[in-house]
Amino acid sequence: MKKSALFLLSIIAIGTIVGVLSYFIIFYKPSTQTTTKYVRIYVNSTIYGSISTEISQYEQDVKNQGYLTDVISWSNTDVVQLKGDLINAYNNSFVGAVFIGKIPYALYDNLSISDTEALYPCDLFLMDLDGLWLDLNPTGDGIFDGHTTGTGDVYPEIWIGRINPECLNNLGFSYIQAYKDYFKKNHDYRTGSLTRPDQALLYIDDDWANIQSSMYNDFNSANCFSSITNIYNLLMTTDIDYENNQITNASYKWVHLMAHSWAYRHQWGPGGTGSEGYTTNTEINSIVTQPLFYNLFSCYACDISYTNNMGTQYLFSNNTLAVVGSTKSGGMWMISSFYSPLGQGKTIGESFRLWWWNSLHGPLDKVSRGLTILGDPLLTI
Ligand SMILES: [Ca+2]
Ligand SMILES: [Ca+2]
Repeated sequence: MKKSALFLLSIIAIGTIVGVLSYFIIFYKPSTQTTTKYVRIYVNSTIYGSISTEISQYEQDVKNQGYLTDVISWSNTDVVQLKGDLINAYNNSFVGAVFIGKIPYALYDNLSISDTEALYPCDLFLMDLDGLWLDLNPTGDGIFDGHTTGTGDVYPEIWIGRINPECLNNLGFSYIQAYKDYFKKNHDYRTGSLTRPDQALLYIDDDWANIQSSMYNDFNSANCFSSITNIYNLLMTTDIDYENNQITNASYKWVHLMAHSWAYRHQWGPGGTGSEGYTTNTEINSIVTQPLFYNLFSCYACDISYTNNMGTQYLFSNNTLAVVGSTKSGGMWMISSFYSPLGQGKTIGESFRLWWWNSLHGPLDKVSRGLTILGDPLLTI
């Protein structure tokens, strides 16, 4: 072969190689294995027929969020059977479950860790699918009193959230209407016709006023809201101010409250004696509340075993979409571990699930163990 022909062939060969390489560099995208996330929506079978239109709309809204869904008409009252159903469904795409209507919950007894507190509903039982939950003292009475790593870990694999007005008896209208109203505001929020400014209220009553700056800094560091109003003045934080000036204020999307409580009322003032007034469940029921979300650092406020508990009362008051709070004494510490993922666009449920993995106040801290979500855990802010 002549040298010139060889040269020409070399040029063609090099050109071909460069061309193929360029194609790969410009057009080739490595295949990514994206698993579509999967959500189970459990609806109590006795109400399903009456709210099927609302459930269909809700399921479509969740699909529009990008999830695969199943709606399950549920009638079993045994929480262990319910957990078995969650475990059966569990795989790496199953992220959480929404419970609509009366769906069973576990009761937990802290006696084994020398805490004399009464039994409390423990939704961590339904979120931790691979830890070991023990029913001893006495064995088999259906009340759990031990929680260890087992063959997995004590942390939650999935999130859950409850939408159930049936622990209220003071609404003044039917439960079916309460469900319909809830799903209407939920759809309105998802479609942009129910909105609030990107602002939060941090409202701290007397006994935590001395740590207000660290609470504010932890909240603010999460970059979740464009502004946070921090109210902690000892004499300003009262039932009158909270009811008349704060939860009636439509400039707040989210309220983070630190106030002493029982399941049926907040008790304002030092020591939680009520010396600065009470905000009761019936007041929350009658006030036209304006914020859309609440995180209640308020003992027992979300005790779903209590008729007319504060958390459920907030949830079915006017525009409220979700409430985070505790079924027992305690509440959420390390709040940036919750608000940071929320600020990154994650759902309330996933932000809550991730919060449990924080370094100080996880599943083994009795202060944390009553935490739960009332409302739709699939909402984002
Ligand atoms: Ca686990
Ligand atoms: Ca006060």
